[in-house]
Amino acid sequence: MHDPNCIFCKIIAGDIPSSKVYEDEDMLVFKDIHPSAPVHLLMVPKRHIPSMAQVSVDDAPLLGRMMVKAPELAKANGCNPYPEGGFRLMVNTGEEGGQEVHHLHIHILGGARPWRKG
Ligand code: DGP
Repeated sequence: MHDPNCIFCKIIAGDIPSSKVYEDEDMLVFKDIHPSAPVHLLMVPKRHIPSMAQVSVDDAPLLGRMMVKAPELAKANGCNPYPEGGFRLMVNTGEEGGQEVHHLHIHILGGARPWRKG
């Protein structure tokens, strides 16, 4: 599914440029345009899922693959090793969850500390 009004669907389609760091048949990972940490990547499913509020059990295998891929990409893109280093995965959901782009995405943040806890 592709939403012609969605900025991340346009990035996936190649209509808007991005700094890609990983791509396979189901997901795309690229650098956030407004990084809030030295390492700030966005992982997106290629299928347009608006948010975590809309996921179904059919999405579980892909979401699982994304979670397993995240540590590999964090390490490959400059996050320092666990446990002194590490990274943060964040999924903003809905207006009150701080979501601005309504295409599900996992933020991978790292390369600096300390982090706020909330
Ligand atoms: P969120 O607030 O969780 O919906 O985060 C959306 C993020 O998407 C925000 O950190 C900035 C980023 N972003 C928005 N537009 C673009 C874009 O056109 N290109 C890239 N690379 N990132 C974008």
